Amino acid sequence: MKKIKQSWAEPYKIKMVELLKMTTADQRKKAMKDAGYNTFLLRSEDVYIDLLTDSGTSAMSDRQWAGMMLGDEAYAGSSNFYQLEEVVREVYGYKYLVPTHQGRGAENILSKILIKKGDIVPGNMYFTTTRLHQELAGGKFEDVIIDEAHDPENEFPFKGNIDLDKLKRLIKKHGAKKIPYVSMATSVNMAGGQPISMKNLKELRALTKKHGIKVIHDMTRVAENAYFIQQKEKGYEGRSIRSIVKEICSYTDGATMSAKKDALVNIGGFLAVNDWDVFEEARNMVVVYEGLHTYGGLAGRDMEAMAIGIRESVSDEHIKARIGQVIYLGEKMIEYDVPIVRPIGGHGIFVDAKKFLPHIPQDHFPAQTLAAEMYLDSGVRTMERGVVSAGRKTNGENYYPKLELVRFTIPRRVYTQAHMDVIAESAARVYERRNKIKGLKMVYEPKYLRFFQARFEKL
Ligand code: PLI
Repeated sequence: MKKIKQSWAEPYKIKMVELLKMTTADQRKKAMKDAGYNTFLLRSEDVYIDLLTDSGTSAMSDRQWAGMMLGDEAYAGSSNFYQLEEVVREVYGYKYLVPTHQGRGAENILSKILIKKGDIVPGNMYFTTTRLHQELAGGKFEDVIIDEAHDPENEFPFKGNIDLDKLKRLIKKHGAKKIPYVSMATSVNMAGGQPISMKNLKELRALTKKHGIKVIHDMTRVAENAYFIQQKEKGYEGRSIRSIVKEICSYTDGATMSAKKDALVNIGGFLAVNDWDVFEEARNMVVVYEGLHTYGGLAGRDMEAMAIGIRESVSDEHIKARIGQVIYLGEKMIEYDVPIVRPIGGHGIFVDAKKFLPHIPQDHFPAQTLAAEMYLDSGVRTMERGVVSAGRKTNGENYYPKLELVRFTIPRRVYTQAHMDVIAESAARVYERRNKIKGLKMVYEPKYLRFFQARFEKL
């Protein structure tokens, strides 16, 4: 008899469905051209399976929807704020909470408070909005992620780790006073959703403590990081996701959060800190940029849904199925020889466009091209994470990242295993005709975060 597999399954059943629209090849050709070969500029009604992002695209639970009805829409002192504050303390352990409309709102406030002109901000790989806020505040981002993270084929299980020798060299060169904090992300997005290990975090805490440097945690996908620690790190096998998440947070001084990912809401974020002085300044500043300190740009109902979503996000069953689905898609892609970033990360499959389209130089945007080709093939919308996303340095020169990737991002609790099959088959079809694919040229480039609105033409 065939060996019996032990499958995972979704820890929920479906109560309501949203119908999808199918398109013809001709319709997609027109839509892609009209969108300037930028998947961000497509209308969502022209998309079949939307893997643009896992941000704000998750399906809320019946409990979260019920929570929306408990919205206390008072301008000041909404009961939903106090509920959220309690949940953030209980689940993450941070003392003080400032809600924001989404992650970048928190990044803006935090960067303005902690960074002075000329400061250095080391981090485990850049994220687009995070680095831009650090630069706008006068800082310079320095990448201190381990070298393995820049190699799509390296199978090291914790490619989100910080290279402590690189960090020590930066401290030696600039002095600790020039480094306000280390920007540490869990589940490093641009590296392919790669986790940081608890061991590395503990060592980071010890080193930064010695020099009086803070650690600020981009905790957007902390629960997904916790899953990899539970599965792969010695000593954490039997530990709950909840307890691992809390331990991660305990080695940091504060956090910015885009609740649109892990926390299963369509909008929302926050800044959470342990230091009263930073909190006081953030509370002053939030009223300028976001809204009063007890709503920060959110409706009461959004804060309620977030509080419930945070509790659901740290359930072992939820995370196992969430990442199980991502791994299922990745393994299908590997079966078809599609080159993807290994190991498979937490929130999506990252296809290596340099390897997929080796005949297209980086100046002709291989990842942008491949994302457009995926849409043309099947109506599956993916996203470029390469030279377009990396943008330009403050001196105007292009960044040329080693990683030139297309992200197939999986929204949480939205698509089924059958959708994953359709996606992998489409990627395989595009791979089969890869030699016929030509690159793109950029014909419009916005000043900030160009990947959102840039336009291209076919070469
Ligand atoms: O999109 P925001 O403003 O809620 O969050 C910004 C943000 C901060 N950190 C990290 C790691 C992110 O992934 C992030 C947003 N990510 C998006 C939109 C994404 O598609 O990955």
